[in-house]
Amino acid sequence: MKLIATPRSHFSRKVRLLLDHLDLPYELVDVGDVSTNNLDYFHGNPAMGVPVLEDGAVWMIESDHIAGYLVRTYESGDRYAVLTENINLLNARAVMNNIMGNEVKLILAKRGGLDPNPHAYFQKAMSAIKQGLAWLETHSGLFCPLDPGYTEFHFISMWDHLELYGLVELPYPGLQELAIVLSQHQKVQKSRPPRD
Ligand SMILES: N[C@@H](CCC(=O)N[C@@H](CS)C(=O)NCC(=O)O)C(=O)O
Repeated sequence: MKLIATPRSHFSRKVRLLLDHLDLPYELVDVGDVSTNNLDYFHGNPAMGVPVLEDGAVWMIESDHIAGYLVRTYESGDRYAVLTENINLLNARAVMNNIMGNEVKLILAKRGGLDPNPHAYFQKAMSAIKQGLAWLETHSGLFCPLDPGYTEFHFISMWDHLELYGLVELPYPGLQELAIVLSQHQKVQKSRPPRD
């Protein structure tokens, strides 16, 4: 099984955390710089992003769809609540995906040589990240750090990436505590994004 990704990609990391918890071996194919405008690097993903999963004849894009595929294909139950229909958890995931997407927008703008600060479009992206984090802080009771599942994998992927890139301050004590406890799990440490 191959996961087309980068070692720092937060959207890829939630899939990697699931793969590691399901004990499914995979090869990480590093695309390098995701801002590259060359479809060839992305193994056919027309959105030119990662992750992309290649599993035999199966080719799949979109992190949460990949996670659903892995559970439906390789697990008899749903230990990590990937397929949950719990509305609170689905909302938390939507908030986290939105934060992560806005962070990508800001990082890639900078990488492309644009100063995002003066533009209302990017200011809104920054506000949405902060509002999303504040929402998660008030809902931090939804997370189960001692018995992590896909929602917690999602959270730590987002959090470690935010810490790494430092675009926003992180004054959220509930979320900080959650990250500390989750980071103690060996399988969480395994996919931590490298600093350089
Ligand atoms: N909705 C997609 C988002 C994937 C995504 O944005 N990945 C980032 C890397 S973490 C990326 O490749 N961005 C490239 C770009 O937006 O041009 C998913 O969940 O798989």
